[in-house]
Amino acid sequence: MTLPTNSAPLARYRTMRRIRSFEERVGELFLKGESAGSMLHLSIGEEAVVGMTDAMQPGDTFTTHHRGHGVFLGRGADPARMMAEIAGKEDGYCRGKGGSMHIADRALGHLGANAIVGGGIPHIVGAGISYRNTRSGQISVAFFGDGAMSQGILYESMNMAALWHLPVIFCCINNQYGMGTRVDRSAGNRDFPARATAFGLNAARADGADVEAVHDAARSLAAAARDGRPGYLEIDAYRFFGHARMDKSPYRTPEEEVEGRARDPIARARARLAETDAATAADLDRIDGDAAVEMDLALAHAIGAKPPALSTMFEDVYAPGTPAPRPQAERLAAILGEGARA
Ligand SMILES: Cc1ncc(C[n+]2csc(CCOP(=O)(O)OP(=O)(O)O)c2C)c(N)n1
Ligand SMILES: [Mg+2]
Repeated sequence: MTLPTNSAPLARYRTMRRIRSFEERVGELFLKGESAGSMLHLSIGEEAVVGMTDAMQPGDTFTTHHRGHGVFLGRGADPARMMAEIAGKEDGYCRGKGGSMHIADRALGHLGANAIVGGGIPHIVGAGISYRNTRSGQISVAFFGDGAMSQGILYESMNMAALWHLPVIFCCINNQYGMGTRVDRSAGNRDFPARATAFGLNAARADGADVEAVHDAARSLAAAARDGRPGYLEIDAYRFFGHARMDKSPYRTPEEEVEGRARDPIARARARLAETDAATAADLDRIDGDAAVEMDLALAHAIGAKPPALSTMFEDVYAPGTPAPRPQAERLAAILGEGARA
């Protein structure tokens, strides 16, 4: 059986390179004081997640954790609108009110990033129930970190997915750390695929330094999920930098970091493309250069874009018809000179 794939290894290389350039520029945005949030989590080193996003089809949906920029770019996000969102600007994906950790976009199937560890996982179960009942042919994928492997909600969700034969995939990006805690200090048994198997899921672990290995595993899991056999995929990666932009990882040795960063999925993909004559060094350099220019432009756009008007503070935040919270609404009305609101 030929499994569907969205693009070829060269396109996956390009997407990974775009993700890395985006993360480098968004790091600059933060250091320039132009980011709207006080935290920023970079996914540098985890770009092989493209192996999973590329195994999804248009119309498929997903949720991410707080380190989800790479996933969203992999699903086709416009980097300028993403960067604008992170800068809290009006033309960002959520009109500047979601930011890095709560970005969402129904059009591209992004059901929401979530700052609560494990928080986005049950949402794909809901999506999966809908797709199963309507026989829509879609799948939904939750992307989360190894920290969520110790959250109860994951196991409730896995159980329901298996019990009800839902078209979903639980995708753990295991970057070896939850903040400053290495995974062997938070999990008694690190055989995470065995946990998924115990619930009745198809499970696989793939080397996060090898995007094609991730893609091969993801394609089979996605095909099975579309048939009502849910899956678990673990991408075994390394977080190249600190937990958040200001964390210098004092809990890791320099030797460990050198070894971890040597597991670079972009360097590996580049070497393989050159070996197989799929691209010349000049082709790859051009891709790298184009990605850098694209993300420079996204950064400039985000910095120059307009913030939302203060009067729109409560729009798009609460469900329609929900009154704005007091006393914030009264304070805003006073600032805007409208007097106290009812
Ligand atoms: C329920 C909950 N507990 C604790 C936190 C604080 N917290 C934020 S990120 C994080 C670590 C998450 O690690 P992991 O899931 O492996 O994701 P990573 O940051 O490595 O991508 C923690 C504990 C939180 N946001 N939510
Ligand atoms: Mg982690």
